[in-house]
Amino acid sequence: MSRVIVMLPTYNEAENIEPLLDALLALEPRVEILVVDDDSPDKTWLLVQRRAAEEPRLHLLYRKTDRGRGKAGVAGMRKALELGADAVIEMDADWSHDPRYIPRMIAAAERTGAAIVIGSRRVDGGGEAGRHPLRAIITWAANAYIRLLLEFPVRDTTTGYRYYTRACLEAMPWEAIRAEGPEILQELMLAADARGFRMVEIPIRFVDRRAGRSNFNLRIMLRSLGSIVRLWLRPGALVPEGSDLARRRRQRRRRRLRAAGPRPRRDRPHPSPGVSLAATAQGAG
Ligand SMILES: Nc1nc2c(ncn2[C@@H]2O[C@H](COP(=O)(O)OP(=O)(O)OP(=O)(O)O)[C@@H](O)[C@H]2O)c(=O)[nH]1
Ligand SMILES: [Mg+2]
Repeated sequence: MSRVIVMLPTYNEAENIEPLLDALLALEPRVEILVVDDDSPDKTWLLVQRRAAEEPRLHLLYRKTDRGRGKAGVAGMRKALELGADAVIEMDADWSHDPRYIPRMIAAAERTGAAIVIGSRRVDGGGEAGRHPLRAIITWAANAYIRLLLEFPVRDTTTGYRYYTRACLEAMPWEAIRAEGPEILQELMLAADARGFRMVEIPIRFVDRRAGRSNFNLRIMLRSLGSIVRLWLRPGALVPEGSDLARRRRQRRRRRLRAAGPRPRRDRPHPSPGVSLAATAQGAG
């Protein structure tokens, strides 16, 4: 039976973590948990440590000297591989990501053979609720900007709810990942895309955190947005030499244009009803 490790980065999630662990442990027995805590002042790590002493499916990576969602993510993914995970799911520990989607993610990976399954707010059936309008607008704008520059083949590029196969994680250039914060999500997506790993999206309903305070702030946002420009201009080892990413991006662009359909030309009368635009465009040669 394959082992799926759910990696939870935590910083001050003491009010959320225990019920979340209960919900995750109630899933199938092949689901294990790895909490990656950066010495949270509210002692989230201590709650996890106590529980892990009697729960073999729960693991803790307690990081005392380093901080940040990005570095915690790298350390957590590498630790999950070391623990022998066949697949890793990353999710937030504040209940924004509902554990009930985990079986659907595993099923989607098994059904499609994709290397990454994205818990997406931007496909049919997905969405978000209860967030401050400004926060929702920031997420929307960040997503549009990332899609414009990095041309990922998915609609939700900022979600932190994702499933990765072991093969995909083993191929990641961990030393080249420089993210300190949430931009690790785009670094991993770019590295996976550049190596031709396939991604699929399944719908999730994202809700606002249940308790505690967001770690997101203006400094993190500006640094993340700046890092997207760096990834666009100088992706470094995230995009290996010989990658056919540029060719696939061109193909995607062409496909998008085709899906948008030809536009009626201004200097010609609009096609009469019953004549399809495609036929008109062809006739115009
Ligand atoms: N280990 C670790 N985890 C972190 C750090 N910063 C944030 N996290 C965790 O990463 C997840 C996402 O962080 P949040 O603070 O919820 O930020 P967000 O989801 O981008 O923003 P909101 O929508 O406002 O909640 C949560 O589980 C946090 O506890 C950090 O420095 N170290
Ligand atoms: Mg959150």
